[in-house]
Amino acid sequence: MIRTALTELLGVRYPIIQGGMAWVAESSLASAVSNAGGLGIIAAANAPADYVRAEIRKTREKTDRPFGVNVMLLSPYAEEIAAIAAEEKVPVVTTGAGNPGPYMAQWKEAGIKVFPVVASVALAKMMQRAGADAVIAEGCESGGHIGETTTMALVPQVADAVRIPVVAAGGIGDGRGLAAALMLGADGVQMGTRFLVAEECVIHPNYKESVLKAKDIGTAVTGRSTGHPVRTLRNQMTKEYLKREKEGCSFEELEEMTIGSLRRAVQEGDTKNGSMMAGQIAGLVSREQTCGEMVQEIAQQAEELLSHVDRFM
Ligand code: TUI
Repeated sequence: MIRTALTELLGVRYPIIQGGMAWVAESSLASAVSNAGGLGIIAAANAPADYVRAEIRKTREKTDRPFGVNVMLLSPYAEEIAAIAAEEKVPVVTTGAGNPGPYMAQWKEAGIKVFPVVASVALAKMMQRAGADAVIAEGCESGGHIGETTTMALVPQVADAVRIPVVAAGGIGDGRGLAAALMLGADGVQMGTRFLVAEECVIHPNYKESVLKAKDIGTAVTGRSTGHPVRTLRNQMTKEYLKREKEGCSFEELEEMTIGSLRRAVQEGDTKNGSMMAGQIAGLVSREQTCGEMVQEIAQQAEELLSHVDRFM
């Protein structure tokens, strides 16, 4: 049994949080991860506030365990969703793609545990000062919108810089990743890509198949030139995007290519022109399982490794 400051803080069995994947992480996945003993997360992404409120209520029908909502701060509905999270008194809020400072007081007043995702030491320190309960240090191995620094370099620097618990994210897909994250000074992990292929994850089967088949070098980062770098599985769309980006295409033209692309991947299973967000660990993810099987396997593998660390001494 792995007990850390994170399992204590959240009241969960395993120090495993499911990533707040846009268009992917809804009540079915979130409740399955929470029922498995981890922390399931509903992604608000760019969805309207009513959708998020309905997903919160559906999750509550499917689990009695703690869960969270991820507020994507670039969303036009971020402010409304922040208010709904407070109104609904969700146990945990995670945030992404920005600084959640303006919403912190509202969430803390509602008794919510706030876990901002950070990609730098500076934001981690700022979040601690603003009253965050933990920070999720996300390396650039992650899928979706990413920062600059790898998990290996970011996590120990964030762990040294803050007193609150640290959750490692990016490039973690099994018990080895969990054990390594604890060695780096983290108190738990957040995983997205592994949960993409969970039985309870409702994405199109073509997207799942692409993750299962992906190799170590199967992802690419588009949008570095626009200031919105995004990691996805390589396909026709990333090839075309990177070509145009190299040619110096305008921001507007590049953005236009990606409009609706995540929905095309998740709902229509368009593996050619859809944006299949996934992390570099996709090459390791090779089996569809239930969330229960995944969480148990990951925790068991980490426990086994950690109970034998003395073999190096
Ligand atoms: O947010 C994510 N991952 C995401 S959000 C998303 S939806 C989207 N799609 C296309 C373009 C933009 C968003 C898909 N994947 N991860 C957490 C994360 N946050 N990674 C990096 C950051 C981050 C970056 C800069 C957080 C804060 C920040 O600066 C804040 C500031 O103002 O200093």
